[in-house]
Amino acid sequence: KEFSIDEVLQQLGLKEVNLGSSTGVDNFANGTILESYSPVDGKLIGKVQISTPEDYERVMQTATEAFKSWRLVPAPKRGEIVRQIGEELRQNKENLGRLVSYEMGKSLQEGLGEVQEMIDICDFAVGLSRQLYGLTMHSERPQHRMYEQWHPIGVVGIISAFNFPVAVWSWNTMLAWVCGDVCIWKPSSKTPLCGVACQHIIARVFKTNNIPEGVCNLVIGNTCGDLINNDKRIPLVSFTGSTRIGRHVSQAVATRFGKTILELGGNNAIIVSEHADINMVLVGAVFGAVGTAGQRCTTTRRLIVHEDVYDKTIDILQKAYAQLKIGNPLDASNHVGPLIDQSAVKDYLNAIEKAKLEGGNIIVEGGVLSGEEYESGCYVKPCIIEGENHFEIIQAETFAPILYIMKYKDLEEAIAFQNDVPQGLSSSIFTTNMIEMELFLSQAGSDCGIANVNIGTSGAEIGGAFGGEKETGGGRESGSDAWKVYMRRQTNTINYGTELPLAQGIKFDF
Ligand code: UN1
Repeated sequence: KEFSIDEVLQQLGLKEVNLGSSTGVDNFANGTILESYSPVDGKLIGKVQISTPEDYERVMQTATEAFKSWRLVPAPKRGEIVRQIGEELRQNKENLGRLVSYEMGKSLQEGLGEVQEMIDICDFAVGLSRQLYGLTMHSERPQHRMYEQWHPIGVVGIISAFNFPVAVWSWNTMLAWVCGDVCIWKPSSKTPLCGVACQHIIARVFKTNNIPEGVCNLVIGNTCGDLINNDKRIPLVSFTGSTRIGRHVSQAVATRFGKTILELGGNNAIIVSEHADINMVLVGAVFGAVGTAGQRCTTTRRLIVHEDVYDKTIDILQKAYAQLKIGNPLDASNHVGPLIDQSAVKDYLNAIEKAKLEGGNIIVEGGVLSGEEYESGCYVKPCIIEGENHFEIIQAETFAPILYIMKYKDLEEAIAFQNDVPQGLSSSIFTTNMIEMELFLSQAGSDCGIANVNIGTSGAEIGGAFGGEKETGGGRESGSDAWKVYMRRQTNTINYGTELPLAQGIKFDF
């Protein structure tokens, strides 16, 4: 069946796409028009209205009000709402996945995979809603009891990126909701329709359950990003994007003593040991480097290969890259879709030039594709460049399918290369040698938030905490105990005796 974006939009309830900001059911937006073009074929998909500062203020006031009642709903009841959202997402998986694929440019498989991540985090959050556990402690004083509680924190600001236009929002939101918070979401201005589509899906659930407006809020436009960062009413801002903008967000929010979850750049490497199963390396490295056209923060950017298997690795990679099919991501036979826009194409070309100037050696040639099927001008060839880890361009994250390859002699050297970049998100080693894998995972090994063995750097599951160190920003979201940052911790000490002994044995008699 032919793909029709009009049909997809209609089925998602977005035939009349003119909404910009919304507190749930009613839509407010009075700003200028933002047009969304598809990188797949360069066509206009739809228009949304940008939220003005007045729209933002209205949304924030509704959100602040909604928090007062939402925080009182028992957590398992909030979990029940999230369970229903998971059901709605199951119903809409196909259409939302298609919209993600068409507006962002990732393959349909990956678009559907992204919606699956949303469903998975809903399931996770439902369970979590009965497990927001605090500890009890033994007091040093007699007839005293001490414990901690986790309370909702308030309005959570979520600023997400174009590359995971729906999943990253859901990782934050579903946890925040079961934690009793309300959310205000500013999706990327490159993928606003994905934001509006999600808002429609969830608003139906909130409406059916008579939840007041303001628990799920959407604002559009970059001005709203700044408003969120500087808004004292928002105790937590979760930002996904570049290190450059993340630094700005971090400073703005810290100035007002707000908290942040920062998911910034990655510069992820795979170490290929001489003990690696080379067929596994092939799948892990090629998907890691070219999947999502190199636009994941977990994309494999560097391959650090043992000298004994270096030539062989290059050989199999060249053969695999020669077979890659680049084209419309909605066609399942294509491996690589477009970059998000022309400016990303420019960054890609500049990076290749820079790598050459620094002495890089082209292993697989890049370039921009033109002609039929490539009218949007956003399709590029995945390339491989041999270079040295200290090259300025290799130290930086370029959001494109460029893989840098380098040689190592012993594992300590490989780990040093792996760690010797400003970013610290994801990392991996391919080896069948137990001593090598344990060293890589030890405190003297990878310095990243994610370290894998015989798996590539991308495609993390929602059950683990997702995020990284150094310039990646230090935030963790999704699984494990990442929920704690969406709540405020309160330590309670209760004296059920008739004396008032002071802590630390202090005597204060009068
Ligand atoms: C991102 O690129 O911002 O691990 C997130 C992965 C995905 C998430 C990537 N689950 O590749």
